[in-house]
Amino acid sequence: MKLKGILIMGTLSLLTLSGVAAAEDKLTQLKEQGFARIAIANEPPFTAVGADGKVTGAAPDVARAVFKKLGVNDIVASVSEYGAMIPGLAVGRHDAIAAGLFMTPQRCAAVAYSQPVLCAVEAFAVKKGNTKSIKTYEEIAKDPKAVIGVEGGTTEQKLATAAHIPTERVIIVPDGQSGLKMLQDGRIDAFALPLLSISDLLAKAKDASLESIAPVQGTPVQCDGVAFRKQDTALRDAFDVELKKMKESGEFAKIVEPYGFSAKAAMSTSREKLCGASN
Ligand code: 6CS
Repeated sequence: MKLKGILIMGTLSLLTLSGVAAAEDKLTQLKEQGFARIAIANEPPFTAVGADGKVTGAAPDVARAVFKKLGVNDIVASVSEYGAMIPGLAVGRHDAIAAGLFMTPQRCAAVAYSQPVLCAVEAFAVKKGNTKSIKTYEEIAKDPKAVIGVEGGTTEQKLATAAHIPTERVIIVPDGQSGLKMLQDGRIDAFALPLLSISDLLAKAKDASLESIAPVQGTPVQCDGVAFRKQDTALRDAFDVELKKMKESGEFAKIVEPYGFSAKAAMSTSREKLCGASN
């Protein structure tokens, strides 16, 4: 019996060591690589790619700052649709996702999220005057003529499905600009994204015939975290240590608040609250 106990303890400590080793390997690998490859969506102010190729936005800026403190000098971003980010992470195309990918139970089960970074309320862009008086996903479901535009794989698509809007009245668009164009052309009655993203799109469109409705009644405040592969949980934990220090020092607020995000909102919740048991 004693020998068996020793064998079990031995195995457990090997597994623990292998876990720590894997994490250090991943962090060592990123340090040697000189950068972390992150998935972004190019949806300001969460993420943005300038005409010069420079990557900004609150999510990449926070990720860049934390990785620097971990000894990983830079980030290299690739633009991905939201629905492709987690599969891309899983096959090793990205080392992390820093894109405003909101924590949902399904996603929390698939990735290892950091503690919260960016929180947002939901919004609709509609024609000025909101002729169909759209305020909720449920109202869209009830109006047989109402059509909503959402981006593929997003929480807005999930909200439309949860409200039982028939699929033929949910138009999947590739990006924010396309969604706004379809609204302007009258092909959809509402385009759904987080309020800060809708506000950025409307400010750039300078189209007085459009307006935003926010917050969308019946939808929760949602928060993202930086997402890592499940096997990189120890790297995620190292990331969280530095993220916590930045939150405590005020450095975190200095990065996110100029983009319109509330540091307090992210600091007043947690991955455990947002993910529940699955992360
Ligand atoms: O996580 C998501 O699905 C969402 N995140 C952002 C920043 N925009 C699209 C979607 O709401």
